[in-house]
Amino acid sequence: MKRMEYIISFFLFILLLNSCTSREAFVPDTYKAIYVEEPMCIDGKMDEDSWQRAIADSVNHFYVIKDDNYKVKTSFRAMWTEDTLYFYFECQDKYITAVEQKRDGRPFFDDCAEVFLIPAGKDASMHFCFEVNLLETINDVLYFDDLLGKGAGVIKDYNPNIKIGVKIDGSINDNSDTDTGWTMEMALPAKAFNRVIETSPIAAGENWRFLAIRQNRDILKSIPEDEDRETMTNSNLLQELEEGVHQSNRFAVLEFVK
Ligand SMILES: [Ca+2]
Ligand SMILES: [Ca+2]
Ligand SMILES: [Ca+2]
Repeated sequence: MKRMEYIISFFLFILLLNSCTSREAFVPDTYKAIYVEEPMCIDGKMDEDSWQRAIADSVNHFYVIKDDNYKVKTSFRAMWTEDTLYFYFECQDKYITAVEQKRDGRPFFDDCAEVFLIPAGKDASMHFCFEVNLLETINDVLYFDDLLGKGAGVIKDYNPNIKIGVKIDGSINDNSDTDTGWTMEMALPAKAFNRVIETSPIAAGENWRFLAIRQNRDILKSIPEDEDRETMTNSNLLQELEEGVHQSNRFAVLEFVK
């Protein structure tokens, strides 16, 4: 009997060891953002040659998905110049919805693209968040893991000059038909990171940490509710969304290449 107890204890110890090491062994994926040499038109269209050369990466880690039918395709691309970051989202969507029109409201409860950024190659206790719905309503905030000792908190009075272009292939807020999808182009000025950025302007070889997120909401309601949406990201966060998407130690790496 003693021997059996010993064997069980040994296996429990191995299991515990594995769960600890797997969390520590998280290695972030790296996305290589290419340099832009042409003028950009932020209109939600991928007409620029540079977008054709940019790598399309998947946003395919799904959280709180109702079932596999809701696993719609999403991809993102990123590019840079010394003074601007560009992002492009391509999203399949059968039912396109958007309600929020107030800046710093809740566009993240609508169909929405989001980028979280840390302008440094390491984890940090804060990150920058840019969340945009298809009415081009922006929620841009500074997110702090611990704000003045009171836990996680955001500062919303942060409104850099972001440019957004959206193109919709379908009908917005009309579920009587089936839509195809939407695209969103974003231009974030490097000035938005002034005094935080390690080197300015942005330079080749720098690594930042980032998360690309897509929220998909298909149900029409004048006041959307949290549980009506599915969330997907480009980086595998902890398994359950209760932990939130603001787990900056699980963000991917954004590398600027030339
Ligand atoms: Ca464009
Ligand atoms: Ca804001
Ligand atoms: Ca939708």
